[in-house]
Amino acid sequence: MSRLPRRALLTAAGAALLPPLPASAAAEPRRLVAALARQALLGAGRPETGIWAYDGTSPGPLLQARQGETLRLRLENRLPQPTSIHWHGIRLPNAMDGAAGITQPPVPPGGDFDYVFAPPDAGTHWYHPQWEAHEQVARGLGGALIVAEAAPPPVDRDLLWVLRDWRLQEDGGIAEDFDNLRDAHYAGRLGDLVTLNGRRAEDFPVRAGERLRLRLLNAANARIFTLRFTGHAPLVVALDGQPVEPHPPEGDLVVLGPGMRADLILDCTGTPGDRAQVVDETYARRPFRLLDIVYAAERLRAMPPADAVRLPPNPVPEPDLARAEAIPVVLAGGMRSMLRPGMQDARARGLAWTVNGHANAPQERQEPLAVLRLGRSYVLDIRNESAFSHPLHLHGHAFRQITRNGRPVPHRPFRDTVLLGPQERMELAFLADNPGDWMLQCQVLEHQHAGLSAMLRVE
Ligand SMILES: [Cu+2]
Repeated sequence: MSRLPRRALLTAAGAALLPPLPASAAAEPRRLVAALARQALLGAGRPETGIWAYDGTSPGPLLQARQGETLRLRLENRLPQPTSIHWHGIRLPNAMDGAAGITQPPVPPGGDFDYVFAPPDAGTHWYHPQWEAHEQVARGLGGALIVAEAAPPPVDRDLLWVLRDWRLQEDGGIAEDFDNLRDAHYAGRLGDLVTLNGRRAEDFPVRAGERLRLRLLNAANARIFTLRFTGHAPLVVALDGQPVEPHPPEGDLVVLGPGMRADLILDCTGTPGDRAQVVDETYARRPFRLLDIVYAAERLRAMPPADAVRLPPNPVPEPDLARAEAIPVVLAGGMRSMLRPGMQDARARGLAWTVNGHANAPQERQEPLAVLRLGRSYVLDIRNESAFSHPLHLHGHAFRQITRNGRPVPHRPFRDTVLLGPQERMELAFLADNPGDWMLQCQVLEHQHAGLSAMLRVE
């Protein structure tokens, strides 16, 4: 059992520098208090924003663990609503998954709940509420959970960028239109302020010759990030925390739908005094500069190290593709979908999206989409028959992304969330080795809240 540091060190760029893990200590739960807080999102001299936060900050405290060691985390709910915590990306026992209404009752105001699990996989993961998540995440709840490799690869700095956006009112307060129908039926709740580690992004200082490990996490409700590191050639070494064959991102763009993570090795190949932009190109007509990489006057060394960085594999079981059974999954809904099967029923219940023709109200006991046999392999054959993008997240497992639109996916990465563009099709293979009721949900939280959610039962 490791004791977890209360907060990350912050650099001038607002990037968390990972402190070394403390030595193992006695088993007492680490408290995580969900409560109202205030944060200067807009910067100095501007009104603070009333937010909901873990331990008073958004993102919440950086939780760190050692692979395979038991974590004990006590959620104390001081919010005016019930809540829960989902440990996104962690393969854990079903009762610890935090899918309130499905795997546990929500934790009432004033209540607490102990989450106890031993993360089997090293990597960049995260935690967030899974009860009224569209509102609670929009108000600020969420944070990173990093599980360290036994022998992390040598880098000069190991940094975390938690990216998200906020929809604010003129006075700096959170816009409270969480049940806005347009968000539910279109692309979800997009904000008007993007933050990096809870602040407006500023210059990002580096030194020539430096090698960085950059852990990116998209903690937004709905915003997609598509990052170009101008003048640099980052290598992707992990996706959703799972190691992958090191490779340049497709088209030099690092794409992160909500809930998704990417670990990059960024070699600082510029020269002292250089500036280089990191640009988000998701919304092609409105690209925006996230920040500038700014080189110090002094070099760290002549060149970044020449050796490649490769992360050790995690113990994810390999699906048996030859014997895998296909499970068709059809996503539909949103605007201009009234003629789809099940949509009239969904709309009558105030919902906007269906999975295989059925809309599931969130947080409600539901029939499984499919019942899977423990120890068997399955291929989720997913078709997005809507005009919108969906980051689809499976709880409790990591799957191999096998095909995209009928073509093999390079490196077949293990992931827990995939971004399906409009009309896209993907095949995801996994071994059902974790018994329980597992959500398969859209991580655009307004979509999930409006029906884009299903459950797979493994027994
Ligand atoms: Cu969606």
